[in-house]
Amino acid sequence: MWKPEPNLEDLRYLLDRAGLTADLSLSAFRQMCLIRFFEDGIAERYYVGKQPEFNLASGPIRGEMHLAVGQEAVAVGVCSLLDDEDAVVSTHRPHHHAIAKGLAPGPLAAEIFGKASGLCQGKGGHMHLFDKASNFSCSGIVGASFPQAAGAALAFQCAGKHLIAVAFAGEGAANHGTFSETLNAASLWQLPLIIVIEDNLYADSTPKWQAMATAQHYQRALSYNIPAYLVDGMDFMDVYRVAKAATERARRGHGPTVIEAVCYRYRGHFEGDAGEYRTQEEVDLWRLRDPITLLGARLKKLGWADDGTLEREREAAKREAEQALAFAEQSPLPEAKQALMGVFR
Ligand SMILES: Cc1ncc(C[n+]2csc(CCOP(=O)(O)OP(=O)(O)O)c2C)c(N)n1
Ligand SMILES: [Mg+2]
Repeated sequence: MWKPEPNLEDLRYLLDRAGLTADLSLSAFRQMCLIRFFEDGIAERYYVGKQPEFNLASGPIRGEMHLAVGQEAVAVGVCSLLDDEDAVVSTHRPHHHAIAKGLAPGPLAAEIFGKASGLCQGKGGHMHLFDKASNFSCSGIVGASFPQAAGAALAFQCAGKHLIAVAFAGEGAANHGTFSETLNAASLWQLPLIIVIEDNLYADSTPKWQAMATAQHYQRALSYNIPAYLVDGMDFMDVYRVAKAATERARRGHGPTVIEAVCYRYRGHFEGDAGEYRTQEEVDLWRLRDPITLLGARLKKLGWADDGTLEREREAAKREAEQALAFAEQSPLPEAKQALMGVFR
């Protein structure tokens, strides 16, 4: 999504209005780097034992893997405005949301590896991450996050708490009926709900123009009398600015907001995806708008960081990701006798 770059004066004005400081922006930069190193590290380990023949069941990480490399700004832009008790319901592509919401990267990585020290003792795997402490959940059921987050928002409202629920979903998920049903109830009941649609242009291998009757989903929200924003999802500052407005509305009891963030996933829909539905030229073009590079450049433009500071933050994030992955690798697998414990039978 191309847009004119604001000049320094305008940028300062916009950030000042959103209360986005140098400290907050630098910490967002570090978190986005952490997510990137974490997911790059997962990708590297995922292919161990899966080459030359790709077999989902072999290697240290088994099953499907959906990574969100490229989509970090959306997760961090929204979640940096949330408290621990606010609820986040994520999707089949959940790691960036999980880290941004404050889940400890070690137990998160261990869950992905199916280890006993994982968030769910290794029984959920990468698509079923649950963390009570940070009120985070996700599932592999596309379109499920809308009503689940609405339920959490309704519970907050009934309890008189000034907490918020956030549903993350893809632009493909928003074609499901659950999106419309949730919009209707959320508007009617003025729920403290924020729906964040990550429009990464594809649902699996289906480009959005093959599946959507509207150009963007935020248009649907407007018809339910819900304020909605269309933002550049590669630009942390843009996402933060609208998320700030949305969280303030929700906390004051002024109802739901939809944020549609146009972004791009640099890796395949899942690991192992041959990616024949898009060209390398297209991927390269979006690489020019890498959200981490973009935020780094903005920090420098504002005089909030120099190359040395950015490098230190990058290095610190890399160490944290490597520690989390090492913790996962060194943790034991669950014992066989635990297989039927804590599950429906
Ligand atoms: C109810 C349901 N239908 C179909 C699927 C299979 N499926 C998994 S991911 C996916 C595409 C989702 O696209 P989108 O919502 O745009 O999210 P993205 O993968 O782009 O992040 C589909 C169809 C599923 N998991 N659940
Ligand atoms: Mg998509």
